Amino acid sequence: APLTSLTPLPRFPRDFLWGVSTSAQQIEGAVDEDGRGRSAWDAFADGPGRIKDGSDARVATDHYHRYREDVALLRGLGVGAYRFSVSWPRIVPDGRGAVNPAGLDFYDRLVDELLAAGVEPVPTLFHWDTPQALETGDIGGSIAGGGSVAGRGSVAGGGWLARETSEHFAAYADTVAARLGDRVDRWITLNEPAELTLLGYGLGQHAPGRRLVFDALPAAHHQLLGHGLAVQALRARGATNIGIANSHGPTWPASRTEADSAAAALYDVLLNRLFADPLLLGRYPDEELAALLPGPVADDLKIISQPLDWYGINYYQPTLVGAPDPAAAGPAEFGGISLPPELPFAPREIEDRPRTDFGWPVVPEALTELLLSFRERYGASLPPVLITENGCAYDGVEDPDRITFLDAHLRALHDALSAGVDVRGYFVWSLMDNFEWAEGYARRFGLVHIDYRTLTRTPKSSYHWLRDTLRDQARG
Ligand code: GBH
Repeated sequence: APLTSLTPLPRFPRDFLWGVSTSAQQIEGAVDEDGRGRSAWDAFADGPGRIKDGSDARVATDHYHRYREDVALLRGLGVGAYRFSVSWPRIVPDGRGAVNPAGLDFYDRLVDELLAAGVEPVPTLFHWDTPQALETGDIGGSIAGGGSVAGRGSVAGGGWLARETSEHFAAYADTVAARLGDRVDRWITLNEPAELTLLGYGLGQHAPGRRLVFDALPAAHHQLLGHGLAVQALRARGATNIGIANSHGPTWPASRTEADSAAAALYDVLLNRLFADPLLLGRYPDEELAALLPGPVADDLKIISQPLDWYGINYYQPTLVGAPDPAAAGPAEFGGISLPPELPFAPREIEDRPRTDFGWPVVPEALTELLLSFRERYGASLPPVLITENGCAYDGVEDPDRITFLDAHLRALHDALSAGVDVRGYFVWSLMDNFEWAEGYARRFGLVHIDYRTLTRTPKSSYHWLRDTLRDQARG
């Protein structure tokens, strides 16, 4: 019923970029093939109890072998662009040093296949699959067990806690640009450093499974530095169309009390401003937090804040945040993650909203709010924006709820355009169902359904809806 009652979407600009997104660890599989090194997610998934359905990403959607079929699906969908990620351990198996030519060959074939299909390749250089060889620290406490919280500044460990990882990342970026730069125009350095810092190093829900709480902050700084060094490497190879994909959402205070407002403001700093301010304004949003960061931070900020050609935003939902409730019984928990007691804020459930199968509230107008607040906060320092991810988890090949979700978010996006925010494109997460990190295969974000037994791809109703929508838009 909702299908036929939808009024046509408002018209987007002629040159608006329509795309879909995926990431290497979530779709490729073939983790031991053609010289690929191990990733932090391979190691993490091996541990007991870390992935909800007990799965791992060894096969995933087998995209590594089926990429031709997947590119045909992209062509059928009619998108202008495909955002995928390059697997760092496929290119540099140990994270540093020797390059694996067979890894580069795969992306070479993929890029050629995309270009032949008339789809622009938009690689992300890093989407959370750190080479495990760089994670020299222990892989940390289990989710249940928690982990030790080392004293400030005394955190040992590798991965993004180590400054050298930024340099290794830039060297890898250079290697990829040298091979693909003749055919790739648009580059994305990192995906969501905020989530990797929070979930991977802060709360231990994601690889590498460390639960360092605020001692995870160096991982944020080193990712930002790695971004800046990679931008330099890409520019040296002639790149003129570089962005980053950051996770952002409005933070709503649970009430107007001072305590709730302060808690929400801190959450906003950690999720949004800690990443956007250094990139766009060349400074950290909070002196106290900046003081916890290692290295010559002032010099690093010059590298981090080099001008970007565009700014990517992954939007899923707003967060309602209040002060922790001292009277609460038992440890705080949110979205299935047990929260360390020392956190000075507490996310709350947003009531009275439809929810996706993941339990996330559906709040399309918060996308408009987010874009307006970015324009307000960053003004002329905000380059053109691309929505590099937006999507939802629903089961089924018939997925009217996904259509309703995407339709509502596109209207909200159009409202931001009408209000003058310079948004140039929109990418749906995701082309196909895939390995949803700690949730395993239980959450399905795809426009294309994957049967994980046969690996058969079946376009869902949302795929057909998006195809028709893009045709309508092109007719304009
Ligand atoms: C993205 O992260 C990732 O880039 C992508 O790889 C992933 O598959 C996709 O999203 C879907 O998860 O419990 O209501 O507060 C998204 C980051 C962080 C967004 C957690 C939603 C919490 C929802 N997400 N956030 S809620």
